[in-house]
Amino acid sequence: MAIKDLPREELMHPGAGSCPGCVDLLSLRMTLKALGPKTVLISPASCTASIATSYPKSPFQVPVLTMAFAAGGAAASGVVAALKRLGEDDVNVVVWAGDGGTYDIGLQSLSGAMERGTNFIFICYNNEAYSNTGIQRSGATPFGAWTTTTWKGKVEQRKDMPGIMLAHRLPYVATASPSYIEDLYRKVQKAATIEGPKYLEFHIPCAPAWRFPMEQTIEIGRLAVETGAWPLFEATNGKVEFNLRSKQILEGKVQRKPIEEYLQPQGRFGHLFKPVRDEAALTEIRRFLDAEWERYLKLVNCGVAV
Ligand SMILES: Cc1ncc(C[n+]2csc(CCOP(=O)(O)OP(=O)(O)O)c2C)c(N)n1
Ligand code: SF4
Ligand SMILES: [Mg+2]
Repeated sequence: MAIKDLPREELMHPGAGSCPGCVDLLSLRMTLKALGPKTVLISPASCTASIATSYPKSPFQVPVLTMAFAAGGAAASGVVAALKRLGEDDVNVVVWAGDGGTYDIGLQSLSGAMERGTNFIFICYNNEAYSNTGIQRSGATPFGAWTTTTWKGKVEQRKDMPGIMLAHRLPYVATASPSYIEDLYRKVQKAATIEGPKYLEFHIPCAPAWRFPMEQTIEIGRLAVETGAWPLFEATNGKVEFNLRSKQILEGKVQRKPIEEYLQPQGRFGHLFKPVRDEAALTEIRRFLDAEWERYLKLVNCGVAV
């Protein structure tokens, strides 16, 4: 589907209290277009929850249940059970959680809902930090990144959250990026057609936290994919396929761009380049990504049993 063919109906209205140009909300707007009005959103504490709860000015045209930071998955199981009891079996139940509410404090609740087989879509919008509370590090923050709690650069690599979800043997796991919006839209639509627990993760460049000019947001997201820092893939019943540029990289048809092209425009990585280049840190970033891409190849070749 081309952008011009997207549904005209808006389920998220302008004037939301986000930073201008925030692609968390752009992705959510597109997700609601893909799912339609019969959707219930569950929003654990995050930027999105703050925006949703600015009563009486919530921009959403669908019911939103704002939830405790840790409890997205558990809330989904409860809402799905309640809807079943009411005989409402055509409602999309969607958790829209940040990386903190997914990788960190929300993980056990998410894992439980996946293990129970709850019929819902969990979407992690991953802006790689706790942006809403002042940019603290999360398990999704990449190695070397500045945050207010890693002010010399994070010393750990990010957690493999999609891998953790694949290990739950889900019928559908996918990554996406608002810089490739048609692909994101298609994956949401596809998730809605599949019975059972689905996990999607969107890569969300966040200008205040990553420290780049807001107008570069889409370009930064594209560079993440082109340099291989963010892979686009989907796993349907355990069969893993890479998409778009990531597929071309995996098949050796194009090279990954040098990682510096993605890192250098972002102030959170500024200390890796000035006053002198931190070659040790850059080597570690390259080593990690090389190993990740070797692993992706194995994932495609071996698949994941369901
Ligand atoms: C138990 C608990 N601890 C801390 C908080 C404060 N808090 C609210 S949102 C948030 C960070 C959310 O980070 P993330 O999930 O990545 O979403 P983002 O802010 O990046 O949108 C924190 C720490 C809370 N609401 N509940
Ligand atoms: S801090 Fe980042 S994710 Fe939060 S509203 Fe602003 S741009 Fe969006
Ligand atoms: Mg976050």
